[in-house]
Order: sequence, then structure tokens, then C-alpha cells
Amino acid sequence: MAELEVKMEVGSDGVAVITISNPPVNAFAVLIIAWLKEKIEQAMSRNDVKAIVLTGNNGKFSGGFDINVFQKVQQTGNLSLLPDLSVDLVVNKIEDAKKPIVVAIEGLALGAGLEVAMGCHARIAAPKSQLGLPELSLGIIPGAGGTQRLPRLVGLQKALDMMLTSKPIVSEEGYKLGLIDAIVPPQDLLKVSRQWALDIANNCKPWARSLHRVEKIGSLYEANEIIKVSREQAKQTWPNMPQYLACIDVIMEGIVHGGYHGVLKEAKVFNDLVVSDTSKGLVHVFFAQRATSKVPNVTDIGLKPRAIKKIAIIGGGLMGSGIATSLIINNINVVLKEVNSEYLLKGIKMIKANVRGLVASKKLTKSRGDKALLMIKGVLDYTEFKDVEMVIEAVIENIELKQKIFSEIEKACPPHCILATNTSTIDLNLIGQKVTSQDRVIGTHFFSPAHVMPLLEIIRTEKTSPQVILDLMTVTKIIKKIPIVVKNYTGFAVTRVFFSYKQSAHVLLLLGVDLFRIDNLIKNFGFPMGPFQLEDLTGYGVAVAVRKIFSDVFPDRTVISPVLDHLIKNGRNGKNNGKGYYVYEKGNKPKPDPMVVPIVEESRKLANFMPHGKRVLITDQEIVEMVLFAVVNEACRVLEEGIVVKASDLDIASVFGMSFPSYRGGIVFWADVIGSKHIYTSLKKWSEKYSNFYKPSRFLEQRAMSGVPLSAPTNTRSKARL
Ligand SMILES: NC(=O)c1ccc[n+]([C@@H]2O[C@H](COP(=O)([O-])OP(=O)(O)OC[C@H]3O[C@@H](n4cnc5c(N)ncnc54)[C@H](O)[C@@H]3O)[C@@H](O)[C@H]2O)c1
Ligand SMILES: *[C@@H]1O[C@H](CO)[C@@H](O)[C@H](O)[C@H]1NC(C)=O
Ligand SMILES: *[C@@H]1O[C@H](CO)[C@@H](O)[C@H](O)[C@H]1NC(C)=O
Ligand SMILES: CC(=O)N[C@H]1CO[C@H](CO)[C@@H](O)[C@@H]1O
Ligand SMILES: CC(=O)N[C@H]1CO[C@H](CO)[C@@H](O)[C@@H]1O
Repeated sequence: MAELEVKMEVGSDGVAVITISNPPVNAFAVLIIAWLKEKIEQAMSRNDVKAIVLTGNNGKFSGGFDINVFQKVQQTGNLSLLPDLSVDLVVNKIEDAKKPIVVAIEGLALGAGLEVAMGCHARIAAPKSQLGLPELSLGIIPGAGGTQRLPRLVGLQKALDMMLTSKPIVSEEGYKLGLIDAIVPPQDLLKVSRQWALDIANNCKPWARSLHRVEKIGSLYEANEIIKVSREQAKQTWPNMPQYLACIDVIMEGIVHGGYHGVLKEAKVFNDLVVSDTSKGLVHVFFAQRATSKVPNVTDIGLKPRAIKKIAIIGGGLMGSGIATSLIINNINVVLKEVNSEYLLKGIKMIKANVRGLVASKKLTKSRGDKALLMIKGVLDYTEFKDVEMVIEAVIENIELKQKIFSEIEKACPPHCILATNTSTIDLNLIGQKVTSQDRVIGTHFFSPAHVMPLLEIIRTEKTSPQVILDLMTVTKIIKKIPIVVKNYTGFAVTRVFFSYKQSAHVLLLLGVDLFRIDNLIKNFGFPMGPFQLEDLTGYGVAVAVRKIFSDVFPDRTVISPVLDHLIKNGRNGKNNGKGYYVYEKGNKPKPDPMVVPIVEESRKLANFMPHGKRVLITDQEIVEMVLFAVVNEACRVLEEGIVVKASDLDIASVFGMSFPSYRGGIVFWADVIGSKHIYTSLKKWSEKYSNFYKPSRFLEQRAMSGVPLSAPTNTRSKARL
């Protein structure tokens, strides 16, 4: 079948089979929808057609509406680009059709795919097909009647669960719930569906129209109770996002006033939400995440990734064992090398604990976990290195040690072997110096814990070959992480940009702002925790070490806050020893510790940031802006220097590396929504009023003056520092 097509074949049994094709997931593109309407009309008017089966090509029904169209609507503001899927197609042409339509589902029916399926008169599915309405994860609600039909098919509570969590169910569960009428093996799917459609036409099977059913919704009183709880849950779990409460309201509209009313209200709310900032942000992140796999001169020059089946890891510490875990659970053989058997056992023990943890939290089945542990082999010498395709070095941060290891592994490994280092701070070029084939040297910056965090920074040097970068990107995908390819410069992308985040929080603290107020405001903005709680979590030792490195490289904008040193002097080390800005007790939430107040007070006096020794008065909004505009400012320098390939990579780095709220689209996207002019003017004001730390970068100034968005491409070669 052609790439983009809707095909109709009428059999001698009088059944018209309509097949949609739009690889890879048969998304409902604008043309697919138009053609589908056309084919259904033809089937209705042909005398030789008694019934219809709707299905998808290539083992899938449909992954849903074409998300590219949402983005186009968001960029142009033109709502007419959205075809009428809901009333015109699903209600008029499918559900209210004069001939029965049965859908045959294989693989998946998600979003609009499931909505169209629910409009059909019966649903036949192959085993293990995915069924779900994930629209809320894109900032919208189902827009083709899903909010009305799903509760009528599976009951209100289950429908709410499915929509609010965006999680699909498998067809077996769908069958139990009443969403699916029969489960049949893939090879019988069409045969059974055709017969089912004929049976409906001959009145041997019920001609069910989902929108008119009421028996699963229960009484208005019961519905009200469920809705009340859901509203509370939505406010708690998903603050700042409008689509959750909007979805609940639309569902309620249908329960009170009937399904068709619900469909009309759904369409109206959908149109409001699709152009909301939340949806723009989430759709941007959706595409930006996929775009990380496009790197100019690496992924567009016809190179093929080489197979990587066996990887050696040197160092079984926290990092090494975390990396090993993420490799073995994804079917890559790992050789773990340590200096002695005691440390080796320790490393293996940590890996086992990691795997057990993943099994306990249901992220891995027991049998997969057991299988994974068979893929790890502990060693004390380099014998096993002769056939590995990649080595990842994760020993302590010591340049001589790393150089020595690199010259050793170059001899022990095959000549094509990739030499990777999980170094956070050491200059990659220094490590590569002792190696003759520097094109094979590359950096991997995992985030701790490595088997949990989704992001991986891949650090290239000027000499790293495109093939090596491509291979590492491929491994990153196999272990289900997101790769960001960056140039080697202090802090790479994530650590560098978010160093300003903590710095600005400390400036505010020294200016007299209550630290718990800062944390709460940042949390309300959408981060899982504020900057001070984060510092507690990662430990003060790390913070002091990073500060040292940054103050050497960026002395003009590194603020040495005395607070950390005072906390350490007072026996505090954050979550590690249970005493930080917060107190940590087992089983309790972190509690702000009043004991830090005098420590902070003393630091304020010492730092002398407060104008005339008085605390400054700053609004809530300005506090959030001071913390985050500082991040934007550094992000601008990273863009100008060409550290990242494109601005959207920094958005993904901020969302998946620092938990910047995804519904705000990432740090650069968010900055463009705010507008560079306001950011520039504010930073300039603060730099004059409070600290040179806020001095706007040249790039930000240029973009603010010219009005060109921060996300627009830079001409890196002319201005690059590297
Ligand atoms: N874990 C973190 O959060 C973190 C933070 C910053 C940096 N890092 C970096 O990660 C790397 C490792 O960190 P970690 O936390 O796992 O350290 P770690 O001290 O827990 O582990 C290092 C391990 O490597 C082993 N080792 C040393 N020399 C070796 C050799 N020649 N051959 C084999 N094994 C050897 C050590 O015995 C030790 O068990 C370092 O580069 C470090 O800078 C980690
Ligand atoms: C909006 O999109 C519709 C459908 O593609 C098109 O006909 C119309 O010209 C567009 N309007 C504007 C203002 O671009
Ligand atoms: C790609 O490589 C070519 C040839 O080496 C070079 O001229 C070009 O600038 C590179 N493009 C990018 C985007 O780096
Ligand atoms: C060895 C390595 O990549 N070092 C990094 C390893 O990962 C830890 C966790 O962030 C990072 O902190 C180190 O930067
Ligand atoms: C070739 C190259 O890009 N080298 C840089 C790597 O990063 C360090 C700083 O971390 C620079 O000093 C090098 O110039």
C-alpha cells in the first residue's frame, strides 16, 4: 500500500473493508480524514455494500490525530486547519450511519484512533493491543467524542483514570471492561470482524451506539461524588495545567445534559486548549525530544550505526554500577572492572540492588530482572576487553588516573572500540592526550542515579568522529535515554545553565529573602523542589566542588555564598546526614529547620549584599523571575557558543536534566513566551541594583534589541568561542 492512503475493497460477502495507511502509526492526517469520509460515503451509497469494516495497515489501527497539525494551528492561530473529526466524521458518518461499521484493531488505538473506534458499532481487537486517550499529556482533551464515549463504555471512574493519567490499557482489560467486544488472533481479525459486521446488519448482533448508552454512568449523585474526588486530585497532582479540570468539566456536562451536548462542549473546550501556552509547551517538548536524534554532520551523512553488544565499565562505584544497570536491563552485555575483589563485590551488589529496586517498583518484570543479572561479568584485569565495542570509564575524578586508564584500555581493546568517560568536570581533551586515536574518545555525562534519570549528555571533542557519536546516540536509545550532543566546555549544557539557578537563589537569600519562600515559589512554578532542597539532596560537597570549578572559569559571575561553608561548619550536609536547610526524618516530609536561620543571618552580614544592611522587599513574581532569568541568561551564552546543536536541545536538557516543567516547553521556549525584551530589561535593572551576577549576556541583548526569538538559529561559526 502507498505511504498515505485510504483504500476500500468490497468483498463478495457485501462487506467493504476500509484500510487507512499513514506509516509509522497511521496517524489521522488531514488527508486521511478527508479520504476516510469519502470512502464511508461511497460505501453507504453502493448497493452491493451491506456492512463496513474499518482497519489500519501494517499491524496497527491508529496512533491518533496527526500532532503536526496541532503545531501548525499553534504557530498560525488558524483553528480552521483542524478538520471536523467529531461531529462530521464520528457522529454523522460513523455512529449514525445507515450501515453497521465494525473496527478491527491491531497493535494500537490511541487518541483519535480510539475515539473513532468508539464511534463504531462494534470493536474487535487482536491480543495485547494498546488502547488509550493520552491527549491530556499534550495539553488538550480528547476532541472526537472520547470524553463522552469512554465513560459510557467503561464507566466513569475507569474513564477518568485512563484520561487523567494518559496511560493506555491492553485489549484484554478492554474486553473485561466492555470497551472491546471480542479478542481474536491477528490472523482471524478481519474474518471475524466481517462476520460481526454482517451479523449486525442482519440483526443477529446488537447495533450499539456508544454515545446513547447510559447504564455504565450510574446516577447523577454517584457521578457527582466521583467527579468531586477527581477535581481535588487534579488540583493536587496537576496544578498550573488547565486541561485536567477542563476534561472533568466536559465529562460532567455530558452526564448532566446528555452525550451530544457533551460532544459540542468538548469541541469548544478543545479549541480553547489547543492554542493554550500549556499545549504549545507540551507539543514543543514532544517534537524537541524527537529532534535530539538529528545532529548535523552526524546523522545526515549516510552513516549506519554499528552493533554494540558488549560494553566494559571501569569502576563499580555509584556511577559505574548505575550505568551497568541501565545497560544490562536493555540486553547489553557488561564487563565490570574494579581494582580488587572487595570493591568488585560491592559494585555487583549495588547492581543487584538496583535491579531489585526496579522489579519492586514494577518497572521491570522478575524474569527480565533475572535475565539482566546474567549479562554482567565482574573482572579484575583487561582480558575480557579484547572483544568489547565500547569502554565507559567511571573512576574517581583524577586526571592522572584517567589518563593512565585510557592508555591501558587503548592497548587492551580492539582498534575500533569507543573510549568513553563519565567525567563531569575534567577536560576531555586532557584525557584524550595520552591516546593515539583521539577520534574514538567521547564523554558520557550520566545523571545520578544513572539507571533512573532519562537524560544523557554526549560530549564530543573536535576530534571525535561522527561514527563514534552516532554509535553512542544509538546505545543511548537502546537504553531508553534521551541523548543531547554537546561540545566540551565547563559544565557542558545542563550543569552550566543550572548553576545560575542555584547562584541566583543564593543571591536572593543574601539579599534577605526567606529561603523557604524561594523554594515554595519555585515549586509552585512547577519544579519538583526548590533550589535549596535540591542542594540538600545532592549534598554540599558537590556544590562546593562545582562552585570552585565555575569560579575559576567564570569569575565574573560566580557568587561565593558563605552559607554553604557555614552550614558545613555547623555539621550540616543536607539529606546525607539528615540536617540541611530542612530536617530529614525517616518517613516524614522534609521540614524547614529553624536552626538554619541564625546561620543564614550570619552569612548575610558577612556577604554584605543587602543595600544599607536592610532586607530587600521583592514580590513573588520577581523572585521567580530572578531565579529563572539568570538561567535564561546563561542559556543564551550556551547558545551563542554553540555548546548545543540547537535551542530545542536546551529545552530538552532543562526538562529531562533539571525537571523544568515540561508544560512550559523548556527554558528557551519559555523565555520566548515571556519575551526576551522583558528578560533583558529586568536583568539589566537587577545588575545595577543588586549584583553584577545579573548582567545580561551579549546574545540576550542582541536578541532583545532585534526582536529575533532566542530559539532562532545562531551563526555559531562566526562567534563561537570553541
Ligand atoms: N556519583 C556522582 O554523583 C558523581 C558526581 C560527580 C562526578 N562523578 C564522577 O563519576 C565518576 C565516578 O563517580 P562515582 O561516584 O561512581 O565514584 P566512586 O568513588 O563511587 O567510584 C569509583 C570506583 O572506581 C574504582 N576504580 C578506581 N580506579 C580504578 C581502575 N583503575 N580500574 C577499575 N576501577 C577503578 C574505585 O575503586 C571505585 O570503586 C567520577 O569521574 C566522578 O567524578 C560522579
Ligand atoms: C486557515 O486554514 C484554512 C484551512 O486550511 C484556510 O482555508 C484559510 O485560508 C486559513 N486562514 C488563514 C487566515 O490563513
Ligand atoms: C558539516 O561539514 C562540512 C564539511 O566538513 C562543513 O563545511 C559544514 O560547515 C558542517 N556543517 C555543520 C552544520 O557543522
Ligand atoms: C562519570 C560521570 O559521568 N560523571 C558524571 C557521572 O555522572 C554523575 C552524576 O551527575 C555526574 O554527576 C557526573 O557528572
Ligand atoms: C577542542 C575543545 O573544544 N577544547 C576545549 C574543551 O573544554 C575545555 C574547557 O573545559 C577547553 O579549555 C578546551 O579548549
